[in-house]
Amino acid sequence: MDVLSIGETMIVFSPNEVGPMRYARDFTSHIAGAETNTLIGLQKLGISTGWISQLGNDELGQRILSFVRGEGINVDFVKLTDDANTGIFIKEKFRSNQTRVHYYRSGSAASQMNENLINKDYVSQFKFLYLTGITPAISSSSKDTMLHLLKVSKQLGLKIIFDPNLRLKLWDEDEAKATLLSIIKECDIILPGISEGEFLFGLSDERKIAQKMIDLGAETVVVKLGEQGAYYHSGDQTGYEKASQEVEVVDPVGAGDGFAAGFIAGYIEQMSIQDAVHQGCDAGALVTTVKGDVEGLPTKEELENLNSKNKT
Ligand code: CKP
Ligand code: MG
Repeated sequence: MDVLSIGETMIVFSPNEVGPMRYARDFTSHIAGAETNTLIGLQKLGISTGWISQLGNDELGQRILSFVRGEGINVDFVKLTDDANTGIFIKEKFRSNQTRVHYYRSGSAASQMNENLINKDYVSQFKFLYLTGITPAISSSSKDTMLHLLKVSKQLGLKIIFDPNLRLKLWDEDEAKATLLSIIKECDIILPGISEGEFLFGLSDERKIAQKMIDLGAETVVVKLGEQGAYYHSGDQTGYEKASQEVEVVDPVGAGDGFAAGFIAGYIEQMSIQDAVHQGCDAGALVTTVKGDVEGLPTKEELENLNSKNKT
């Protein structure tokens, strides 16, 4: 198998209408979590993946498990527990151009993950470990579990890919900074955004952020620039890439995870770094055109069509 990840996936409820949520009556539910968003995107692009997590043994947990399994992700090490509930969050479209996220996940099943979930034989079946900064933010046991998995994966020779995914609603600034920096030093490929470079290093220039992470030991850094695309620095190659076309944004959440899926799939298929970053930009852009964090993730065919159209 190719890519393993660990993290929390939740049910997200979104009011059907735009406006402050206190007036909302009808909600739609979807499934979301940064790590499975990326794994689902990878599966759609033909990359095999596995997910380690813990869900509540409740109706929402069962729904997530079936959904993630249905997308083709291996769930052999996803545990259902009777001791805690599945986490949820709400995505409020406060104004037509302003989305706010509200978490109801403290004490959730995933936040009670522990090291017993990490099985060396299972981990050894993968080539890459994909981590985000959300998993260590949700609780100290989840952080310890992720750090243990990181250690085991490095011992087994997996390549480590990291999206810092800073979520200051979930942990305090000092702990976030110290933890994210210590993880970054262990990673081969890092996919930050500008705001994370600002938070971690006080740098807002993508070239300086990438250089800083290369100096800390990364092989490849791709800094996401939203609508502007992304900047990459890999070995002696640097440059900018953009999505093939401008899109109409319906729901911005999940763009970073879509980017990660497109980029990682290209990297695994040994595309040039430039083409892999371009594929990441296309996947990230397409995610935003559909309501929900994973529903807009493209298939390989869709990305190929987009590119051939772009070249003619
Ligand atoms: O950085 P992104 O907008 O790509 O991440 C979105 C995900 O895991 C979303 O699905 C949500 O569940 C979360 O990030 C989170 O915990 O904030
Ligand atoms: Mg992100």
